[in-house]
Amino acid sequence: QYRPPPVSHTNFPKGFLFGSATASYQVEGAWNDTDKGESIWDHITHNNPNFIAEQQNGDIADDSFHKFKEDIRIMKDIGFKSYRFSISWPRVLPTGKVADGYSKTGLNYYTELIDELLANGIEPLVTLYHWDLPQALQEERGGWLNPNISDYFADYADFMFSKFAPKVKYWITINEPLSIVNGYGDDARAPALKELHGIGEYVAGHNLLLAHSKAYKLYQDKYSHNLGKISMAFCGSYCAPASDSVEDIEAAERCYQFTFGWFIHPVLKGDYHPLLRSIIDENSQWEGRKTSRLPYFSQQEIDQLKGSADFLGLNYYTMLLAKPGLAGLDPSDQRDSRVVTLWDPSWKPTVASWLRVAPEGLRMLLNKVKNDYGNPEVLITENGYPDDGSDPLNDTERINYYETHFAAIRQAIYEDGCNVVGHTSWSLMDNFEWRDGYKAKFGIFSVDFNSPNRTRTMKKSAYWLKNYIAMHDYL
Ligand code: PNW
Repeated sequence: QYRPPPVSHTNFPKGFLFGSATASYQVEGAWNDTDKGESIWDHITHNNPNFIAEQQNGDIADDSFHKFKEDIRIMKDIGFKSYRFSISWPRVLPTGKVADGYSKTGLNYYTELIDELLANGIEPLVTLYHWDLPQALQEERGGWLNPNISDYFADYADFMFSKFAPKVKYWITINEPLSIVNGYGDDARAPALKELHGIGEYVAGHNLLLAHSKAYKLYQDKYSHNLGKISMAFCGSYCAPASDSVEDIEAAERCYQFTFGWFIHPVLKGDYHPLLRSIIDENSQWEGRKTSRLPYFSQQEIDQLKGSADFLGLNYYTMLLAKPGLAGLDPSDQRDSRVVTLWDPSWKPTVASWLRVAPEGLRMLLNKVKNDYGNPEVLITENGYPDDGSDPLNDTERINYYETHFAAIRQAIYEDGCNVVGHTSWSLMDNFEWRDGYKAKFGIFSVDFNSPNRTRTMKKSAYWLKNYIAMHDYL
């Protein structure tokens, strides 16, 4: 049974990078400012409004495009040492391609944002892709399904490195490949190509991995004298076995390999984990296909992928219990995994159906990556709690969430020897929560979406974090 350490202790390693996180489409707004290109999220929210709760969209969102200086003021006031944000690809490259020219206003926005962060002593953690693909690239042979897309992404990454490598020390190429592929075999995200299930998610995932490895190599070849570190941000719900039985223990391992492992394993080891390879190959054969639904890497691609991360970015929200069984569309990654999941009744539900409060899973995940991959450096790139904002500033459940998750991280560091260097809370402020629109709120600042000013107000959790970080700085 999990017992958190005394909550009064805020001991983290010196220099621990406390911060907060957002993403371009979720906070920026200014969706058509000057020459910005359309993204797949602009496109789907405008053309299929029912895709989003209450027919909402990110046209204005938190208006961070105009209010970034205020955002930096409030994060500085909390005491955050870092800010994780993402660059909107179509804001900088309207068609997605460097050859077609870049937007001066778009580039200028990120230059000012980064300079303002540095001037305030806040480390920029820059994500190059947090789901807002240029619509033009989606229309050209299916976005992440296009065999050319990894080169377009590498060109884009090269362009951004050429502008910001001297200023940015932490880069995330791609946020949550596992979530992105949900748009290419399911309708959980744009472009919502559910009909491709069983194939589309693996092809998109394959191209995401190639895109990442090309960007990584480019940095090593041309920009490594800047001493920056690069990773992806990986995600999943951490899976523990539903019982001590061998079957359940094996199911939990499959669950891990079909979520976090799908992408972490190739990035560190060069190729898909043998479990994925053998299961998907066998299923494909059994279905009478000539080729596996999971594409193969060439030897050259394997060599390039292997070791293409200087640290691991991990997004952790929740956990699941796993046992053998069939779920999901037939075929699909979930079905291939032969795992069904359940919740421990002691985990408190939240307004998000997929998220229950289970801090012990974070400690287990940190131990899993420590043991499986030789204790890599880990940055927790997302972690947070949603509510419905009915008592907007009095968010004691969010405080409890951070308190228990910080405790789990400290146990992982001090009792288990895990190498965790930072944590960015999702999110600095309430924002456009994808298909849930503005209904699910993750911010430590509330935002008044009825006011043209999009007024930001500190919640109780922001006060709590401010004290927590101040105490840590003092110790
Ligand atoms: C993240 N899971 O997605 C995204 O990176 C954010 O943009 C988003 O706002 C945030 O979570 C809150 O939803 C996730 O199943 C999707 O474990 C799914 C999972 C985790 C994170």
